[in-house]
Amino acid sequence: MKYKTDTIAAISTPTGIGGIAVLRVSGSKAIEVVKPYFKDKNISSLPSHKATFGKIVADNQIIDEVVLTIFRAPHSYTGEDVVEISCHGNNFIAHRILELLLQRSRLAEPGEFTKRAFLNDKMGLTQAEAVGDLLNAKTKYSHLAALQQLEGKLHNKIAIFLKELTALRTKLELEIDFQEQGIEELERESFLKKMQQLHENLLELVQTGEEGIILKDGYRICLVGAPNVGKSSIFNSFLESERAIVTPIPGTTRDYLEEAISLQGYLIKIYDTAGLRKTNNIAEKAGIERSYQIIRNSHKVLFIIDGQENKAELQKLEKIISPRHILKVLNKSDILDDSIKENFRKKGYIECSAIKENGLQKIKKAILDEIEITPAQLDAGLLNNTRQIAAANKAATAMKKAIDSFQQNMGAEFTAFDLKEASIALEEIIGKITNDDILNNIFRNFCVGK
Ligand SMILES: Nc1nc2c(ncn2[C@@H]2O[C@H](COP(=O)(O)OP(=O)(O)OP(=O)(O)O)[C@@H](O)[C@H]2O)c(=O)[nH]1
Ligand SMILES: [Mg+2]
Repeated sequence: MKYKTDTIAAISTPTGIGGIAVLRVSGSKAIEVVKPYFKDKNISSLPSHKATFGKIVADNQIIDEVVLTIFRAPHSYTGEDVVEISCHGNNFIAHRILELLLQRSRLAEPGEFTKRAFLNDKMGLTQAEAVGDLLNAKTKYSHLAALQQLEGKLHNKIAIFLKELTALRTKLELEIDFQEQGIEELERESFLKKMQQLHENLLELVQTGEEGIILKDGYRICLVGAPNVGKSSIFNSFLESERAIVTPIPGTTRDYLEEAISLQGYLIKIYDTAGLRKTNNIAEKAGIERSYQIIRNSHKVLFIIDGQENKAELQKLEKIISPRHILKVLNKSDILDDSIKENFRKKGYIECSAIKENGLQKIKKAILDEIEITPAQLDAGLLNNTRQIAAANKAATAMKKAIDSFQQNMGAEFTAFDLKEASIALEEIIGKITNDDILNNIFRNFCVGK
């Protein structure tokens, strides 16, 4: 990627009134850009990483009292000279100062400070992505996962894979050099084993993507079932608020509702849907169609009944999604006879009551059992977006090709080529090899000033 070296500036704090607002300037001319407006001291001679109090003045008019900090290259967020100005948290003041700065600099693009940090080797690509995730994290575990990635857990894991791949390739290249001497059978076997182990580990890495995405973007649960079984009541009980309309009239919910909650620190996206039944009502029909869209897009579908098993609907559901994604729930346990409950328990239903305190405990436990992640798993580094997962998949496929070419004795050159492919795919993950489109895509989603 072509590196733009001009000096950039932006307001780094959100708009609105607050205690302070922070402006950031980065680039070789950062100090010169600010210098004419900071009246009290010559900022060229200020030490790095030290806060200095002073005034921003333009045309002999004081604009604000500020605290200014210089971070000299390369010891700054971007790796360039950076000046940060903390002014009073007022939009008008922050924009006045920004206007002054922009007379000698350019407004930063979204994520451009972090992009420069990446291009200046201050952080790898997975860490730059983690900055974005950290800004968006809403629950304990999405926060923790972003922090681990920012610390470089995933980066380091990929670096180890790359080292192992290089070691294998080096061995093969030696063999190419000394081809006439041949390679001993025993060595061939241990070499093959190493490749197979690496292939397995790469497949495991791909698997971590599923957990990583759930931690970051949430586990999607949808509540489905016949009208009146209590879907909206369960939805409200999850949210601990009267979000959805609940009435004894079947067909109350038409359009689906979506809310996010934190279940013991895990982000859960929960959907209430229109009750499934045959109907001629156009609005209800459209609602039911949407229910099916949500079902297809969910990690877990809670199939809810209130004492009567709707076999036809359950069978229909099992045709759309695999039974392992369905959790069968018997609601209204507070008013059902023990014999009915026992009967459904045998059929694999778990009980709940939307109106009793702690009535959702068993459902919550079942959900947590599926998504809970051990500290060790989290610590090992997880893939957490489709870009990373696609690249890891490519690496695993190339590794499989390497094993095949080796087993078929196609020649060391072929195997070495496949191993190189695997390395290239992994290097894409950490940004050693990458293209402008991928980078622009990543940073486009950041806010200006980060
Ligand atoms: N006793 C008891 N009543 C419940 C329970 N859950 C829901 N109800 C009642 O059942 C009726 C229907 O509840 P809703 O939550 O609107 O049902 P729904 O499945 O969303 O219905 P539709 O939106 O029409 O598909 C209401 O009168 C609720 O008060 C429960 O656990 N126990
Ligand atoms: Mg409803």
